[in-house]
Amino acid sequence: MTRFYVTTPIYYVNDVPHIGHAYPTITADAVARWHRLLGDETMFLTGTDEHGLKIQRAAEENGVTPQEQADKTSQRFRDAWEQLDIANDQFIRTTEKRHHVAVQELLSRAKANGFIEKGSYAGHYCVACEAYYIDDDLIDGNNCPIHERPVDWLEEDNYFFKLSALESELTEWLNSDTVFPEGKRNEALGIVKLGLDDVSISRTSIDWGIPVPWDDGHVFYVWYDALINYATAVGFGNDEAEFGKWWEQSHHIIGKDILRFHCVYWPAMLIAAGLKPPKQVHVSGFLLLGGKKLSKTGLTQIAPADLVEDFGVDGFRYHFLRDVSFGPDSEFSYEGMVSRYNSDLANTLGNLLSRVATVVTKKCDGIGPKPNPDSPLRPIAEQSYRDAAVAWDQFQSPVALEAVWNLLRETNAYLERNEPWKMEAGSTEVATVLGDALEVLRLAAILASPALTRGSTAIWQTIGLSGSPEEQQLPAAAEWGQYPGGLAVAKNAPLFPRLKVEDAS
Ligand code: ME8
Repeated sequence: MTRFYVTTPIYYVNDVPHIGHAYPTITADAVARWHRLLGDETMFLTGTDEHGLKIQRAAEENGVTPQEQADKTSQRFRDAWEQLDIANDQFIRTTEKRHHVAVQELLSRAKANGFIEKGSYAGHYCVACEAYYIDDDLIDGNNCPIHERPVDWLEEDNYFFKLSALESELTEWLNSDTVFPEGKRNEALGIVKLGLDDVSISRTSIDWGIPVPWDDGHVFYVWYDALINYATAVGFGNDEAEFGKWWEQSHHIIGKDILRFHCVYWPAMLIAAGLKPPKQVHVSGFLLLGGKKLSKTGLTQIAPADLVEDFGVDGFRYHFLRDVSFGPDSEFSYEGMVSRYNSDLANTLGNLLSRVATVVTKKCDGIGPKPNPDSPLRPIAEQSYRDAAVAWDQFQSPVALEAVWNLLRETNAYLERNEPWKMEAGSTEVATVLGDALEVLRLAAILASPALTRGSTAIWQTIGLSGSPEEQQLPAAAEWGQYPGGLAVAKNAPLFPRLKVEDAS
């Protein structure tokens, strides 16, 4: 049995879910759905990052305890994901007991192996940022670059992680097919090549965190707690056999803002604890609006639910999976979303389905005929499956979906060439053409199901099939010719009615 483990970043609970969070979550969900179609034993993890100063501050501002802040916002993430049909197997919260146990265990092992030492840190400190700055960062010699207020000189006892001792192990890991795309791998290698400083991993100035087990009064710095969630969720510190089972197949999806943490610090922490680094890390660019990161624009005010209202769950999911490639930044546009919906969902897929249903009603008494084993669409369908499989394996959802839409466009062209609506009712010719188109709809319902969680089931039912596309198993289900024929095809209202730009504003 092949196993597959995929994770999203765990999101901070100081802020509510926005479409920048939805994007990696939908990608992980779609990739997990593809692996379930392949029959892999699949684990898909998402969750929330609940410790640290950011959360403590947000709680203070809202007049609640950090735990109350975390409970409320974590639930908002769960609700948002439910609305988007995110089928995660687990939702982890870093305030869970099992996570405390795992963090303390992993970092204790790193310490036992000689990678954690006590030291003191001295530097310019901005209390508002809770961060140290070096001389070059400061404005006018003594002011915080963010708050433009004088910084303090602070000296603190900290535990340090000896990152500098792991440069060669990290280089080796980065050189072995681990970080994608290539440009991001080079970025991570560049960080290691520049030389790594040891990093402070504990704080005495706050208490909203996981205590350092060997020294009261210290809590782990939030990143050294957060990263370990990926190990906690599959049993680290609680069930070693379970952990061993999943860890070798770990795939992290992250944004480029957290590359250093996932591609340098995290593998180093694992190595220091005597564990294997993750199998793969896939790094996305940012969604931008007017050239700026979403969180720096008003778009964080748009909850995914607002867009779902206009585009439906499928329209929302399809846009992000089809239009945003892993790696480069991508400009978000409402108009782009409308035009993608209209061209691919309303026109190419929706029209094909309604055309086929209409002609089957008129020319075949509403009963779908069987496909032709020698159909000219067959090699195109076979290629489409092969291309989609390679692309999903590489987390390239735009390429995978394009492979399916290419087949749909070819099928529309096949109908236009053959004009079954002009053929004699009940003839062999009309049955051949429509049987082929129905087979393509069967295949498309399966192959597009990681993106279209609702539309693919609707197609499946419209063409008279029982069960659901998600229950099918690849690669067997992708073989040409399995639409059985003799099924009642329904003539329903359009699956994806066309949108006007005004509809969606
Ligand atoms: O960094 N475009 O959490 P976070 C694309 N808790 N992706 C975006 C985005 C945008 N405009 N805005 C956010 C954290 N994201 C830590 C992670 S993991 C152990 C701890 C996505 O709530 C992107 O994937 O700030 C980014 O890495 C993630 O949300 C960070 O969410």
